Amino acid sequence: MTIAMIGTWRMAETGITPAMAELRAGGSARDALVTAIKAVEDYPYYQSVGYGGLPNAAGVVETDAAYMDGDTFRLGAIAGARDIANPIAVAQALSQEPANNLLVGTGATEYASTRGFELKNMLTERAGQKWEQKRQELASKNLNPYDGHDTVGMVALDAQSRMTVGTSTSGLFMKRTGRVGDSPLPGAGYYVDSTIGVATATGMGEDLMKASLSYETVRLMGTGLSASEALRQAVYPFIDRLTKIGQHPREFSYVALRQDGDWGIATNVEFTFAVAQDDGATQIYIAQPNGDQPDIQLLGRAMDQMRVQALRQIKDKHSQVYKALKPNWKIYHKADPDAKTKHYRFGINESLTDQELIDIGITPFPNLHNAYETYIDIHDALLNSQTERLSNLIKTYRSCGEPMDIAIATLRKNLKGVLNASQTRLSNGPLEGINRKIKALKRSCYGFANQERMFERIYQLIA
Ligand code: SD4
Repeated sequence: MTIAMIGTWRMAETGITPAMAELRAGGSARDALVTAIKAVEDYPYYQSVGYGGLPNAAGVVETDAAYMDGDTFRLGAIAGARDIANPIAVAQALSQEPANNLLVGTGATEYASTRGFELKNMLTERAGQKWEQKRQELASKNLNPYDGHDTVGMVALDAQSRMTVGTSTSGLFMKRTGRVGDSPLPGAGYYVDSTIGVATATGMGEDLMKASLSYETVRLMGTGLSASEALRQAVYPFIDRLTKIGQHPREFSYVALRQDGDWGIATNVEFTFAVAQDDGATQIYIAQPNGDQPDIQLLGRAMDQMRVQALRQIKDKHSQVYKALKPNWKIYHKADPDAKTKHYRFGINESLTDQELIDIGITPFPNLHNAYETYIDIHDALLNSQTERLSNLIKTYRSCGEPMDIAIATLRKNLKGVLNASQTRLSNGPLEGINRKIKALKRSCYGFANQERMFERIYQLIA
């Protein structure tokens, strides 16, 4: 039997660590989930959840939250709610009601108050100052008002294989009064079925609610797919579809967990999340969907070294081959070079497609040619999460020149990690993400008036 929790964003760690202690002591997924989200809501420096959350355009903090139980499908939610200290606790209480499970605005506050839940003004001095500053900026510059929004989405699996999910957010900074995102909406913001698994979302609610992808992910896991594969099939085709029809998809990030403990994520932006399983410590990961994966960077560097070696062998610096290899190096890194559109190429003085240009450069150099093909095949397998193909390519690679041989040997040595990363589109696992944050802290954490200011800055950077 496995126990596990996953939460969206770095801030989830604040709640997961104490909640996992409860689960390890035999606690239920129902209680652990509320413990975890409450801890995040109570933390005043998290700007997008609970106390300290950023206010709407009228300067008032309005929260959305939901709770769902995967054993009973009972769910409760509040939306556009004011003055509720712990939205998740109220959402859980609503899930126990026979009707009236989703309450909005004053109805939610009234319910919380009559049931004895703590009420408080959720606007902190700091959030109020940010609001004032933003209001002035918006008046003077043409800025996007909706920066600074993150939901804590949390999933829990206990030793009895019970699963729960919850969300809590103050939504978009500077949103309209009464605006509601995806977080209280079942199917879109969250979904759980204890016999299968659970999924939850964070990102731009207006886009996330265009499809019930949390539900779809759970359904796909129910057909036997891994969490990563289910997310991959549910999320990316929909994002691609929005792009195709000119809808410019904004932020989409999901986490999913299966009842057997297998987990995955899908995202189209840099995304941090926290995971804890069984006796392990809480791990914080960072996913980089659009940046090249380190494996690709490694192969790209090797190919570049071989390109430079080839250039050194060319005597005539005005030749077509030289011109095809030297100023056009970026084209060789494209996963899918254009083979249709011709562009006029200065120096070569011909109209050529990217693919034709590449062919001119690599044909005279068999080793470079092989290295290029290796790069393209592996890049393609990685981008399309074709784990088996990737594994075959790495295992059956035949020597084609020093730098590429060394790069492939490195991938072979780390084959398990490379294959894992290919499944989830995680670029660099916990270490590199944390290193980057430490560097950012080092650059900016000095000269503070007091310790509180310093912590505030640190949380701004890592939350
Ligand atoms: C909303 N989905 O209200 C939430 C906000 C969020 O990352 O999760 N942002 O639209």
